[in-house]
Amino acid sequence: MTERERTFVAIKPDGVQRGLIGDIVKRFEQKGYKISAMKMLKVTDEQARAHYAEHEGKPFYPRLIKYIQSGPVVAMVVEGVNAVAGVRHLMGATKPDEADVGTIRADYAQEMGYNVVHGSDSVESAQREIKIYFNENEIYSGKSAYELGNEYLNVD
Ligand code: DAT
Ligand code: MG
Repeated sequence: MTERERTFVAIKPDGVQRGLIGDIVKRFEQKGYKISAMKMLKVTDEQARAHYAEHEGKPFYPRLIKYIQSGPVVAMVVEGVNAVAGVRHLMGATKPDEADVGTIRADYAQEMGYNVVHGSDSVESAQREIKIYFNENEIYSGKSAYELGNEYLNVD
């Protein structure tokens, strides 16, 4: 059986403001991933700095901190088989004009500074980022339709 993973996903303020919440969540749902937690929130300065700590000191860092706090964000825990890499594939490259057609960033974004979604880049990043936004008791641990369906088929 392949490894199930949790990853942290955020629909950034431009995605929320442009009315793309439903379309973006649909992409993860139709893949069969489980949305284990989801909430809309205004990112605090403390959360923004913790989230983007790896970029502190880079020229684009101040703008990045401002952007992520510029409106409400939809924060999610997404779970599935190899979900960290899988979500990154569905999101597409950081620069939307380099993202593969069919990915979220290719289909909905034009600029790196307004690239609509965030997804963790490793299992370790995911664990760290989930803790910034969620308490463990906010994360649903029941089985998804995808898991239940495959159990029904009873192959593995
Ligand atoms: P990703 O969001 O694909 O994981 P990242 O972690 O390298 O990319 O950077 C976080 C965000 O910061 C990214 O979504 C857009 C912005 N960013 C990254 N590199 C940048 C750069 N060179 N100039 C301006 N913004 C940048
Ligand atoms: Mg990143």
